[in-house]
Amino acid sequence: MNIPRKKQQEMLWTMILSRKFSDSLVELCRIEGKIPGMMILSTGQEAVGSGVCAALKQDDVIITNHRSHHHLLAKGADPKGLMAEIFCKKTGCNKGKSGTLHLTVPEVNAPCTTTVVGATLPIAVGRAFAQQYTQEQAVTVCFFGDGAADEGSFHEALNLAALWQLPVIFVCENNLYAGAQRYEEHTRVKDMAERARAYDMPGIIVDGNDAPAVYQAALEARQRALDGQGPTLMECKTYRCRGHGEQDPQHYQPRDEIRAWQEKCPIPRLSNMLIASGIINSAELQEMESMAESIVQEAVRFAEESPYPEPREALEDVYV
Ligand SMILES: Cc1ncc(C[n+]2csc(CCOP(=O)(O)OP(=O)(O)O)c2C)c(N)n1
Repeated sequence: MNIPRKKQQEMLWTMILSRKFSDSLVELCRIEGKIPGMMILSTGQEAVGSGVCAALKQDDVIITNHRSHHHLLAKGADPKGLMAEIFCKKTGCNKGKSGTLHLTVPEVNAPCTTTVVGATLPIAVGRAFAQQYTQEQAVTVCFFGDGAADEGSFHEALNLAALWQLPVIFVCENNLYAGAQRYEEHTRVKDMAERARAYDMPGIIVDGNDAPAVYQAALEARQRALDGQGPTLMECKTYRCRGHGEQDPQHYQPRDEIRAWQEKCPIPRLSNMLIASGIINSAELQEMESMAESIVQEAVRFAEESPYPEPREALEDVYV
């Protein structure tokens, strides 16, 4: 794989930033109890967001789900706006109306985050239809979990996207669990990517903890989409290292399974590779880590100091 050095550094950077962002949220909601609502994190899955988004251009669109933080940060969302939104503050990217679960960032072409499992798929198909109709040179990426791939909307969306050869990349983030249900308990299909054959589109299995491999697969899928060759289903095999949400004690995830996947963590995996190939050195790695740490701390300070919205603002920006 001949990936530009800058791209490799970019992927490492967005993974480190996402991890620091998640780690600070663990402290804030679990230990300090400062954040309202459910906290759903992507710890261990960062290579999917970073690899896919590194293959995209600004005009490309992402439609994401409840586990969205790493996708949004990798697409370039401002950590301050995200953090303030997670605190439900007026300065948040959605003026405090979304909280952590429906974060949307139109400036980076992330116009819709939905926690309705499976709903990202038909929405992405609609957005990709608009891209095709208006001849935009851009694609839509749809992120969803393995659980979502068992919803009816998955099949309808893939069928229509293939029929109309839409510029959409379906990214199934197979983290082995859907809530407390293990993969084998909700489907007999060994690989979700197999399902692509039923709709006559490429189905690709990628090591979802290998950011460069994810990048390469997304780059190729993007090119196919722009060349008018339609959609691709990418199944990124990864692992949810924390519970479904921070309230979840993970009793159903075997400890040795968690440990084994922690050893395959995508961040040291890429940083070791970049150091071995001379693309970065250990001082630069440390610098990236401390820069990410201070960006996240600054975001937390900004969020904590920001005001809550006024009650009358609840009905502003409501269209229907
Ligand atoms: C239509 C619908 N059904 C159920 C839920 C409750 N729910 C929220 S997340 C989740 C599990 C989703 O699993 P998966 O799609 O694999 O994504 P992951 O959480 O693993 O990232 C469920 C069942 C929901 N939000 N929407």
